[in-house]
Amino acid sequence: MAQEVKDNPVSTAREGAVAVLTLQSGPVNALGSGLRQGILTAFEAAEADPAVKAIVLIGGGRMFSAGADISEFGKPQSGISLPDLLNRVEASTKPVVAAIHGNALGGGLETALACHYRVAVPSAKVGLPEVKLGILPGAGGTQRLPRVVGPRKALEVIVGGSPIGAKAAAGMGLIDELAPEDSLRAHAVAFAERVIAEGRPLTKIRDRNDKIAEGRESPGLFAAFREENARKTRGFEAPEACIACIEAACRLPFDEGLAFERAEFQKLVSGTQSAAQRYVFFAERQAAKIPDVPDDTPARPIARVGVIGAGTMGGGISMNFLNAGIPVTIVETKREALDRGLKTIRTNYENTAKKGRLRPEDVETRMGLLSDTLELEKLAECDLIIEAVFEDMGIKKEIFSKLDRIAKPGAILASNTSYLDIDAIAAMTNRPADVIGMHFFSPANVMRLLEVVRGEKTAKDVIATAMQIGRKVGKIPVLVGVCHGFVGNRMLAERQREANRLILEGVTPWDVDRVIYEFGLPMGPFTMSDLAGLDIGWSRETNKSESVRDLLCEQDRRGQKTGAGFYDYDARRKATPSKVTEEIIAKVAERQGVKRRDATDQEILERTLYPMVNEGAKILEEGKAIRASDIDIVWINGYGWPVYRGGPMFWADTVGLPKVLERLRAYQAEYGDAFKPSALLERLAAEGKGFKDL
Ligand code: 3H9
Repeated sequence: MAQEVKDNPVSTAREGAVAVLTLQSGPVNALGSGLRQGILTAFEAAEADPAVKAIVLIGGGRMFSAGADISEFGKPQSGISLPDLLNRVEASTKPVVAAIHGNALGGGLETALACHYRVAVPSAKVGLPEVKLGILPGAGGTQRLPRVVGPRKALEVIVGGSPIGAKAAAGMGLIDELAPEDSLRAHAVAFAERVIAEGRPLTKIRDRNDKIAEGRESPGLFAAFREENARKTRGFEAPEACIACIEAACRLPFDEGLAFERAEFQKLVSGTQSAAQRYVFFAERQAAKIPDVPDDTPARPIARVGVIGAGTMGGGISMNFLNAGIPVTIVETKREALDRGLKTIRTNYENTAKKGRLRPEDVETRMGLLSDTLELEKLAECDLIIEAVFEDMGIKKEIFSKLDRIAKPGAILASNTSYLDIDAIAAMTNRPADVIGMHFFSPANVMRLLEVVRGEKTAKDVIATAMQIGRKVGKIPVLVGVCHGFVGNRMLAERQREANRLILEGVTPWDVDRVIYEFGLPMGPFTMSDLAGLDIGWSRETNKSESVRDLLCEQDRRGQKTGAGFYDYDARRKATPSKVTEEIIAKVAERQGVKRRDATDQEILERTLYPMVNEGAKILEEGKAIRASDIDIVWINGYGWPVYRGGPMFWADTVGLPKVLERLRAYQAEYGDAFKPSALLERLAAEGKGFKDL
């Protein structure tokens, strides 16, 4: 056998006639140039060794492989490419068996598909998630997978991008055999020995044509799939390219299909969408890192959570913890409100169960973890208490001074406020170090963003705990500083202000919404207001019919819930533009002496989104967000900013900061200092830099 190459991330061991090649590269065996070369070297040595009759490829550490090294995309390629390596493996003169544990994702699964056989432990997950990075499986995945599972399933796996469990994969024929959890390697070696003993042929997926016949016989399945998924894939380039590749797999000979896939892959990987989506992948992981709170900061144990308020937010927040198996005590001031809140939680679970996404017995398990009370004192046992009452500083202050007396020492006292000053709230206690903001987004059991608000005195272990428990309940926590509206709502206010100004100038709310929707957000500002309810913070007594919103509320047009708001709604909540709203807007504009004019779609976009970018820059200047990418993560996960545009700060970089600056200056000349460019934006533009360079 050839000498083992020093420092090869692939080690070779011999077990009888079987060579076991173990991938050992970093935490996830990403297939960067080093690992690719390592596999090639070890593989060629095994192939050349006459004593070796079969080869097993297995991952060392936590998994088989998480696929291509994402950080290498967009850089010049060095060494053998993954497609070439895999073609080489597939052409092996000796049978190759992939032994999978942990994850085999993207290029990881493609590697396994180039092998002649695949065994896996039941806990393993396999998938082709490239679409989520704005690319497609570019190492033969779009050509080999349909040949194994058929085009219909391949569409689901490749365009859906979600991994599947090994058992399900075995059911599809993607895995040849399941191995016991604790003896994958031995099982794979025994499997290889059987292959040798039985003299089984070298089955290559490329040679299989039975499954793809379905694609040729019923080509309509692609059109149907496109239609079914149109809403989910709106605006994204990669899903269509994935579909086209699977179609090509059914239509073209294997090598031509591979060439087609390669060309589509190159187009995507060099485009802006993929750059944005890859950036988001790393940005999301980056957001977990806080420079002065090291990863090993000990977190406080959280065995029970208290939630104050059983309204929409309190209920949703509670569900997150119940879902994760953490007991919750929920408090309200009145029995009625409490019962209503409990009922909503139960109904939510029951509806999920009806859709088959939760087992009926789990509804009871989760409800069983929930205790309810009218007494704040009952929170004495809680390790984390989250206040989720309405936005009234007086009430919040009162609650926190009570909590200070009630909560056990070391308990974390959190507020779910979306705007208010955490430091002022913390000052009501004798333990400001234990006070923090945990701002969930509505619906709190669904939206993934959690703004963790660090007060002036918040202790580091409290921050570490809030970030950790946030992740535990499936959120993406982002650390932000105290300022009005924190990161998300502070920037949103900019957009809202300009949207309101635009409609007074004569742009219709429907046009503003359309432009924002076409840009890729799930809805525009006026649809969003209608959904949230126009009467949040409005009361007939205090508001004197000055704004469009006041007048709408006065006419009982309070949004979707009253059947009318900016839009009219039918019984199925379908929106249509409203003449009444247009008249109200015209009246307010006249009263305020606003000159009516037309605006292009481009102006609508610039006027609503550039001030947000500018505000983001101010947030960075003031140190209220750690990095520009954290702001992007807030907008993607809290407001549905299209991930293919990478978040507002990334997007501004793609537009070019000099252009953003020039437009802000022009609008400042016309509309005043609301558009005044931030010093940071001025500096970056002058230096020819972007937010990415910070
Ligand atoms: C592909 O394969 C293209 C091919 O079709 C075609 C090629 C021609 N690359 O997530 P974690 C890092 S595209 C580089 O915290 P977990 C990650 O940033 C690829 N780095 O662990 C983190 O670094 P740090 C298709 C990667 O246990 C560290 O590893 N594959 C990659 O929570 C630990 O990661 C995918 O899209 C990578 N591929 O989750 C899968 N993967 O410590 C992407 C991870 O510095 N990966 N890192 O922050 C995942 O989904 C998750 O990492 C995984 C593990 C589920 C595997």
